[in-house]
Amino acid sequence: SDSVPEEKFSLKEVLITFQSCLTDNQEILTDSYVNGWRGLVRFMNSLGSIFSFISKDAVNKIQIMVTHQNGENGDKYETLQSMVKYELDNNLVDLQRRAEHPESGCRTLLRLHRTLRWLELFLEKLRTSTEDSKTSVMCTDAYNDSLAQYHAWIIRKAATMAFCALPGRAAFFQTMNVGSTEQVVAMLVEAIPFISKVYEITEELYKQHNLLELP
Ligand code: 1PX
Repeated sequence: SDSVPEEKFSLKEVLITFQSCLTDNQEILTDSYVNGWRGLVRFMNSLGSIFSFISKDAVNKIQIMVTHQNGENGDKYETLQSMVKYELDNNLVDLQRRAEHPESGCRTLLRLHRTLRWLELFLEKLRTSTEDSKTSVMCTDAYNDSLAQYHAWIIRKAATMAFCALPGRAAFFQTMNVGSTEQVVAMLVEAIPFISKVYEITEELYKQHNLLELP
């Protein structure tokens, strides 16, 4: 109820959400995927308002996916695989330039998918980091090796500036609320393979249908 104080949440629960995305036959559940992003955005918001331009775009994309899921054809959005099939079969995806379907599930999810690659790289750097590693550098390196290529320079500039405001490693780990550094590392060892798996399956799905460059 409203009177229950909000529990301090742990990033562990969030990262574990990506484990629950995977069905037994290697499909990805849209609902869990979107929920994972919701939790990540919540975590990012706790880092300060300098990230709010990023969180605004993320929330917008989450909302687009939720609208698809709650729409009259919501059942077609149960998995990423069924979404791709449904939107392609019914010509609901703009393939050349954004026109009639500027908010297709396929193009919207592709933006999150590209960001998931950044997350995978960043988490991997955090996992192998040492006491004197800088979160801002790890975050920027991960960004430059993944998402940056899809962003206009003004976005890259703003993102890189925001990364400089990240708390140092110790404070960052504390915000994650997972426990000691050893526990953080153990959590990452557990969670990263699922994130990688979800990324790989989505990448393969999009590649098969030639969707990796959707405008
Ligand atoms: C332990 C680490 C946990 C960190 C969790 C951080 C969660 C971050 C969630 C960010 C989601 C951002 C989605 C961005 C999608 C995107 O690429 N959008 C662009 C293209 O969209 P369009 O519709 O125009 O084709 C759009 O231009 C984006 C604008 C906003 C800036 C995006 C910068 C993305 C940086 C991602 C890294 C977040 C770093 C948070 C620091 C912890």
